Amino acid sequence: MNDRTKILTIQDISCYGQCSITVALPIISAFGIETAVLPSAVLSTHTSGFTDYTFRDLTEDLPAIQKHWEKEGIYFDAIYTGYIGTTKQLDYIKDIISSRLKPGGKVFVDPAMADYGEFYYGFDQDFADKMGELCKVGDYILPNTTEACYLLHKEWKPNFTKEEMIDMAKELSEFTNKYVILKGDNHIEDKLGMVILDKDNPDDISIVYNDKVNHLSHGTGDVFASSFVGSSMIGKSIESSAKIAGEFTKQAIEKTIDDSEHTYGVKFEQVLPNLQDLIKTY
Ligand code: PXL
Repeated sequence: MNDRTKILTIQDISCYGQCSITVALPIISAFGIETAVLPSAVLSTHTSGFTDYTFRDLTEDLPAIQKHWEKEGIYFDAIYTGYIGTTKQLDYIKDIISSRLKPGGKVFVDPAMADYGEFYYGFDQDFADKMGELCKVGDYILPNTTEACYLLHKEWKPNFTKEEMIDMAKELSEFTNKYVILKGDNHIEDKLGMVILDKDNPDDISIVYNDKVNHLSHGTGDVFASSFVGSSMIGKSIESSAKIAGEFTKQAIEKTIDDSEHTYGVKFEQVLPNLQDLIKTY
């Protein structure tokens, strides 16, 4: 990273709800990295636990924004994609990546479309298959086990063995250019693991663990992905990035757990100052 490093994140703006761009922008910025945004849609809230939210689809803004950036000569060192509103956007995003990513730039794909065994509202297997095509242009893919199962057309279950997680990470290597970070390994009580596979060394698998906090929260995938992207872009190894992101997400959940009214997201803002310590430690 240098003082000109620029990241583009493409995901929705949920005006209220602590997810997607409202999480990615502050977290990646806290790593000292300039962060540009391309909103895929604007929603009044996210879709988990709220009803009657508004949804402004920005699909046709994507190529127009790309065209303007081409005219201005704007390029990025990394592109990080999260929640994407429509299948058509997935094609537009592939064009944006090939047009606006600097040579040697990195692509992070968080196939944010499902959790706890179910699709988020509005997504289906057809979307998952097209998301799989976007994953294939990613250098890093960050699925949870539910998203992995949809990508692989496998049955989801709440608990997979260590061997099953490793096999699943290996199967996912067809959906990445380089790395798989499969989240949600819960085979050790009180620990949450991420299985990390490098497609160029598929037998050299590592699992990074954090202490588990028993609390279901929305938006934690976005907190994890944003801090993972930030860590990787300041030059941390993939294992260190997973560790920093896992610890940071855990701390954000711990700050939220006692507030029974705060179920829509996590209070990551309160632990943002701890990022510097985590960066020094790992
Ligand atoms: O955190 C993932 C996410 C992002 N954006 C929107 C969502 C969700 C999860 O439900 O609904 C709009």
